[in-house]
Amino acid sequence: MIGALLWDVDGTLAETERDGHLLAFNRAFEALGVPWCWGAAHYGELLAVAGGYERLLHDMAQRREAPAQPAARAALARRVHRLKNELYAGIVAAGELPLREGVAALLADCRTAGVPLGIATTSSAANVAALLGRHLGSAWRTQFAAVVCAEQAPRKKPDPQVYRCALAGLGVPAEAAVAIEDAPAGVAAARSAGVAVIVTHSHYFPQLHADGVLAAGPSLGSAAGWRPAAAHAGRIDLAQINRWRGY
Ligand code: XBP
Repeated sequence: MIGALLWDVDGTLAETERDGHLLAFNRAFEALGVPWCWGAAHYGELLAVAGGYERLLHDMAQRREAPAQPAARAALARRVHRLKNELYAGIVAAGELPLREGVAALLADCRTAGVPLGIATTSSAANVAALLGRHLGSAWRTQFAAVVCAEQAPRKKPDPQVYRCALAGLGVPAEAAVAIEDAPAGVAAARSAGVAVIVTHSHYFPQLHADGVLAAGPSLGSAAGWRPAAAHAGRIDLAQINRWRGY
């Protein structure tokens, strides 16, 4: 049996980038009178930069409309990011960001089998708490042996810091853990920390099959389309993850 299952958040637990953060960024731009709006395809390119605040700064660096002085840019990015996170929490609270198929069932498999769960994300802690509180209830934190967010691991993915912190919190060696990720930076972060990775394709990363991943497929909710193939029809369960890991 695997020793722990580590979860990425955005794109993996829910389609938060397309249906949450992007909408909230654009609403924040509008509310603050910031004269631009991000298109869905442009946002996909911006996802190469992990972290909402860092993403804003990166985008502003290429815009003539953005403040010229670095200090003014940073101040604007902080204001937009703060409001974006408030608006994101509202989208989550309104029930507009469901967990992806198969996620709740796989979390339940792990709880039943006593496999410790961890979160390893470059998102802010407040965004993670909003999403998991909405779906797992106010005691959601007790279901996870380790929760590592942007505040605890400021060197963002693909840096392995977030995975190393999560492993330390779990007290589990890297080779015993498996991570579930959707994005290239997340796969790279987990692999650099020595953690095996399963990739669940998301809206922005529909084809990802990076070198060295245990398995990749469209959805944890279905065995269809996974490589290597799943042993049984139905959802991807803990038994299948153990099988891919060679247990
Ligand atoms: C994804 C990210 C995050 C979110 C926005 O993290 O890069 O920055 O897009 O969150 P992961 P913040 O895939 O590791 O969960 O605005 O809180 O940074």
